[in-house]
Amino acid sequence: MTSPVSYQIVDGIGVITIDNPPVNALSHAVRQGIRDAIREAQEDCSEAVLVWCDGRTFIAGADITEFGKPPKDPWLPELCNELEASEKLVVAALHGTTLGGGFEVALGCHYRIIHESGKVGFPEVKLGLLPGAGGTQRTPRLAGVEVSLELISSGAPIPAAKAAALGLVDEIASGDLREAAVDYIRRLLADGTPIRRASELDAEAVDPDVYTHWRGALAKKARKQNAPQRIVDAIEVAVSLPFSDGMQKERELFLESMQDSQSAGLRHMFFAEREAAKIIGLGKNTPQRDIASIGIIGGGTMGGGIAMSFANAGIPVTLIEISDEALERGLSIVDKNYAGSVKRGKLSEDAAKQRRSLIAGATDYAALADVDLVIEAVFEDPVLKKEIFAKLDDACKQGAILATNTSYQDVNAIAAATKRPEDVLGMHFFSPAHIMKLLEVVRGDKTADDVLATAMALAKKIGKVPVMSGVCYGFIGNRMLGPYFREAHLLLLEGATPEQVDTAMVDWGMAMGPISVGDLAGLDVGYKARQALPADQRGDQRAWRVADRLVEMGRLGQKSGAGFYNYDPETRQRSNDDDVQATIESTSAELGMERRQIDVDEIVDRLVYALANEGMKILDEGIAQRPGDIDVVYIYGYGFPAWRGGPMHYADSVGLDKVLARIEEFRERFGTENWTPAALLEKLVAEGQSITGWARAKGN
Ligand code: T1G
Repeated sequence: MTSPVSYQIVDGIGVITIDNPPVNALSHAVRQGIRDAIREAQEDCSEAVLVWCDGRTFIAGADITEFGKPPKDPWLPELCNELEASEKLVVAALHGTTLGGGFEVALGCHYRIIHESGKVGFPEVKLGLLPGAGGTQRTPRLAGVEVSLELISSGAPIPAAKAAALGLVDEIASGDLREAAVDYIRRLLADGTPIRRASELDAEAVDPDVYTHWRGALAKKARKQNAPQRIVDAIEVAVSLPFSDGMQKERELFLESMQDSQSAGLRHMFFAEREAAKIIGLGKNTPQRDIASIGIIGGGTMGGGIAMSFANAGIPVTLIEISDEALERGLSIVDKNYAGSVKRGKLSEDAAKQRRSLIAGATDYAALADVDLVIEAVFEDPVLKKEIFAKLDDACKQGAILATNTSYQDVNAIAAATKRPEDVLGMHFFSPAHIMKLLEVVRGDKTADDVLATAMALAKKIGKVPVMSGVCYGFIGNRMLGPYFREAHLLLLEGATPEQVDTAMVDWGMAMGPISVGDLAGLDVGYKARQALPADQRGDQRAWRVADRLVEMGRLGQKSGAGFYNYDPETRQRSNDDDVQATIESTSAELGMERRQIDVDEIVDRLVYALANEGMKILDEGIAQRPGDIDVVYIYGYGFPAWRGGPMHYADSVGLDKVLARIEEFRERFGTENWTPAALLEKLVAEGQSITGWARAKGN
């Protein structure tokens, strides 16, 4: 097998070329190749060394697929030290995204030239890790402690110009990078520029309060996460310890992170998110339809947000409303959102204007005659949706894709309202649609492959994370939310308070507790959805009794200033309400339910295992392609902590046998209606398999 690294002397310069598509990850072979090359360069007639990458980017980090496997020599920290120790000048030429271990390799070199379009950064924290090859020791020596704290704890890449201003790169090139790099090396040699080893520089000391401040800020920003705290520890020793001792400390902290279940969860998410974008059975080259213009039916909160998502990606949108007043209202929501982004400094005035100019309004479907895709986003009335699709069938050109943003309606029934069900699918956005990244793409029984492939690719183009779902009530996310909310509400009737349930879940890592989520979404939304369902499909109706009563009392949630909690009209601060507690307790009594002390573990297990058990059924039915897809849905759509890897990964990490045992205990205590273990769960436990192992065996 040819090495992904080659070495040759070109015009007196020893050129180490890395070519390991797709992102030149630092696999074992790449590390070995670089080491052999830098050693050869020490002995040959080259005047200096250039570290160069072919392909779309300089090294984008260590090879994440090698994590968890026995590490192989050469170790990356030593390799970076060996580059730095070179007696000959070593220059790295950076383009694309120079990230993680790739940036550490570059910092091991004596000088760096970068293409003006390039970026550099340390995304390790997004994997629950920290730089483990000198990034936390060399960066403070080149750019200072506070810059390093920001760069490494945020994980966000920075553009070339900023990297140069911070002293992390030395030269910016426009045009041909290779030529500029050779020219740059020639100039360094001609000027007799001394070899500069970052490890020999001193990191400037800062006030110890700086570390305290960052630890506090990160404890808030990255709640419960360990890696950000370890990053502060590592950077602190870059000042207080000699380089080699600091490297030792960095290694210890890195290995701790590598063993940490939080990193396992985040690494799972890295690959799950990329896998979710792939449709099993649909090749990479499945034809797609051109999408140059969009129509949206309904200018409400969802319609407006969806319009912004496309306009923000440069795609013109026509927003359709039933009347000029309604249209005006819809467009003013869009204007308010853009004004808010400008006010918060997220967007320039010009950019907001440019994006807003891509959103036009109309009240006549004739305006949709030439659009390539229409997304219906009206309220959840199945009759109205079918009427709209029948009208779209007449108004839209052949080949236009017709999508519904329904959160749970039957997409097949909606498609059947047209003469072209193969052009119909679901595109389920999450509120606020211009912010939330998740997009459930719902495949109808007749949805054509090119329509599906087009929607999945378009989702990425507008910055969304697409996950495909089959057709069932509530698709993946909302279907699983049913049992999750059911248990939360039953726990209230059994003795827990809204505060206790929410605090338990937030302390466990959820972005928001289930009771607060209900108040945010609006209790009337769930109420109407339940009313629309036949009684025998509403599940354990005891669970919704209190919520229904609050709605009938006019307590709709945040939107009415009160739901399960009261909300301060100014600050939106929530507070408990005795009337609500009284309503809960009287409803318990009415239902003959005994109230008791409930511990945090029971609250967490009932909610999270309700999710996992429903997830198992969804996988068994083929509604979701793979367990990782469910994890992506819950992390990008429902505030599930990414460092726990999602409900399915979490169930695996606990052990499916323990999950099943707990569910069986709940079945004994609370009955089969709510707690019958999923058949797939029982099967996997019987076979001693994990859900990941099952999916892998299926080739998913
Ligand atoms: N290792 C292995 N595979 C990788 C990879 C990596 N580092 N980065 C990307 N891939 C695969 C990815 O799975 C996908 O595969 C394909 O490349 C294209 O990726 C010691 C320990 C570089 C910005 O965290 O952020 O260094 O799905 O779809 O949108 O300190 O990939 O096609 O089969 O994402 O153009 C630090 C991770 C590692 C960067 C490109 N580095 N990568 O984005 O393409 S930890 C990272 C990215 C580390 C050291 C530590 C992005 C990208 P497939 P893609 P993209």
